[in-house]
Amino acid sequence: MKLHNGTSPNGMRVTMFMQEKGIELPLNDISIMHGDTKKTEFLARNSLGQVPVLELDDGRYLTESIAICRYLESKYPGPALFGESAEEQAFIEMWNRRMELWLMTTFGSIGEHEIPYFQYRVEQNSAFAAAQRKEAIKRLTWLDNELSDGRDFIVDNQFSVADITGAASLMIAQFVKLAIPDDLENVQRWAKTVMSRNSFQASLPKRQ
Ligand SMILES: N[C@@H](CCC(=O)N[C@@H](CS)C(=O)NCC(=O)O)C(=O)O
Repeated sequence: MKLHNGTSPNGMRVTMFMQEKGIELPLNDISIMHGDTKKTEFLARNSLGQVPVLELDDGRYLTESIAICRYLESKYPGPALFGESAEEQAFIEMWNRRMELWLMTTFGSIGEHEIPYFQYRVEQNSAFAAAQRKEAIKRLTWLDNELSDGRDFIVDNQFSVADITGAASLMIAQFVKLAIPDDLENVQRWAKTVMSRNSFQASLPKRQ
């Protein structure tokens, strides 16, 4: 197997997942900022021109960060980051989707609509970006309420892929300078726990 990956929130999800499991794979370092994802050679691996991409031993290319993480979980089961029992798996799935669809997408759209570099991706709309900033605070407030039972992680007291998706959302928040309000103490507590993990620190961008 070989990982084609670059500095980015979705790339970080796979890097952090691998770090948590102690998986090491040969890496083809892709620079989004230098346009590597739009080169013909890369588009042959992923026609959407996005990282991460996992090259399998049979020569096929697996894309989508969560599909890659699931594949790696099957190959390297411990520690189980998608859960073990039916209930664990179901709640981790539920929360991973919430973290992706409810937080990561909103935070990401702030960057897409505010940062001039992303003009090639979307027709930028500053009013939409401003609305998404307000929405992001509402969604963090919702998460704060959810975490008010004092649990350490997104699903009970078990670190899971839902925390990894949350961590990638925090990385975007830092990138777009979206501060977590001080009074959201439960989100602050969770963010501190997740950001202090070695896997988070080791997956932070080394260059832009
Ligand atoms: N749904 C995909 C999204 C992948 C994605 O959006 N990748 C971004 C980085 S976070 C990318 O490679 N963008 C390249 C570009 O825009 O040129 C996944 O989860 O892997």
